[in-house]
Amino acid sequence: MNDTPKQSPRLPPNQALVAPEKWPVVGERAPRKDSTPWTLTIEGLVTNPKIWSIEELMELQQVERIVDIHCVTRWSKFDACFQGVPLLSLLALCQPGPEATHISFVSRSEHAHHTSLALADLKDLDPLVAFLYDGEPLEEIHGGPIRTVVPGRYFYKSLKWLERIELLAEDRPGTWEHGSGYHNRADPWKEERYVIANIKRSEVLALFQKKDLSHKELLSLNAPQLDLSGLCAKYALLRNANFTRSQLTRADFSHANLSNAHLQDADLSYTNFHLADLEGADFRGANLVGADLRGASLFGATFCDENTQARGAQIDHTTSVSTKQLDALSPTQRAYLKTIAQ
Ligand SMILES: Nc1nc2c(c(=O)[nH]1)N[C@H]1C(S)=C(S)[C@@H](COP(=O)(O)O)O[C@H]1N2
Ligand SMILES: [Mo]
Repeated sequence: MNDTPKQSPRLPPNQALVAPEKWPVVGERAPRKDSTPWTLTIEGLVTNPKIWSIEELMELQQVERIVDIHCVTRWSKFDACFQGVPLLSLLALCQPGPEATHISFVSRSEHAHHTSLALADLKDLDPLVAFLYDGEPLEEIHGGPIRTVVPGRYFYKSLKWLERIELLAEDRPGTWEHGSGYHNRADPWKEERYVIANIKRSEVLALFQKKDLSHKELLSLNAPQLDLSGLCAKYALLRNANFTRSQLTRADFSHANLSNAHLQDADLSYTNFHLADLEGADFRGANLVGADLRGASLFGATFCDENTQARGAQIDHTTSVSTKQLDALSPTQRAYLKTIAQ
């Protein structure tokens, strides 16, 4: 008899680990150009609004946290070591009023990128306002000098270049959540990645008759088992699209965003993915003979089952992808592509 307690898995469903030394950069690359000193403001429904300089913040009691990062585009990174001030300590100093139900984090970035959480979840999540990563100042590209780190949520809830925290009486869904159809709760254990499509099935079929989706933004498009060979989808925003088993031979997805797209068992022979965003895309069982993947971003993409290497995509020497791109893949995925794409 085996009486070892069943271990709960450490990797949430449909995530894969990046190589330990990798930390992909996702979203904005830099804060707003602004020569004024960096401050953090907490305002809105609080009894004591506050403004701190970075130096003042760093004088508060800091803690170290080892966090597992889970990005919505299916890559995860274990044991990321951050140091900073717990958000709950900052809130204790400001005292949110009884009407406050949500908290919004706003970035010192060109578009004032923002994201939100429900106050009711804060105790469990215990987010960190972080300055250090692995004992070093956080790199600017990863949100330095100051970002939030929210354990237990997809990483889009962790805001880079934190400038303002606002306590609100109702939710203000974030930039990704509101604009790109990302799930507002973002629990990786429940796979809360995306919300529903923004277009009706009848409208989709009309677009497909013209075989032209170029420059269109279609969230969670549902298009399985269709004949879409030769489809033009240049620059289309097709996050989370479902093209399972569809015929997409010679389609043009150059510059398109297919992050988290479902392309299992699709015919993608001679399809153009040049410079596309393929982060988290699922190519298991797809035909990629003659496909052009050059310059496409492949973080979190899947080409075979992560554990068994079964259901592998068909790839050969006519599939164009560079060795450098393969660095973005998990070790298993990289090994599969290397053996197959001689
Ligand atoms: N200001 C800002 N914060 C942001 C983003 C962004 O584009 N702008 N992207 C989010 C997303 S989608 C992810 S996955 C993480 C990525 O952080 P990283 O680039 O340090 O990996 O930051 C989140 N915070
Ligand atoms: Mo993300």
